[in-house]
Amino acid sequence: MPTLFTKIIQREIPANIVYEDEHVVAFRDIDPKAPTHILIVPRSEIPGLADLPETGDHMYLLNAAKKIAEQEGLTEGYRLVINQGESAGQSVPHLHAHLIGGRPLGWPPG
Ligand code: DGP
Repeated sequence: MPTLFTKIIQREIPANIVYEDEHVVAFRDIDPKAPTHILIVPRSEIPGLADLPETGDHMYLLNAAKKIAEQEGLTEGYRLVINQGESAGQSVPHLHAHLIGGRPLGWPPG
């Protein structure tokens, strides 16, 4: 079964896509926690960060985040978050990074 995010990537479920390249698709979170809240999702169905292969160049995720932050005009700063596992808040088992910005962000996160 394709994941929810694969269905979005394949345009089977609508989403507000803001960026894509050969490695990732990025779209606005349906339940935004800040003025800018974008999910950056690898095209491959890696369930979570714990499943990311140790070999290989995974810089594509950070490079996409940097480009999208520039595109969104997040000049005051932003945060990149990956929730790994249910107790960390992961609800969709397809690796994704949250790019959050557009307001002051507290630390530590809850
Ligand atoms: P996480 O809790 O870290 O697994 O993040 C999953 C995020 O996915 C959560 O912030 C809400 C978002 N989300 C869930 N379903 C949809 C959807 O159908 N469309 C969009 N755009 N975002 C979704």
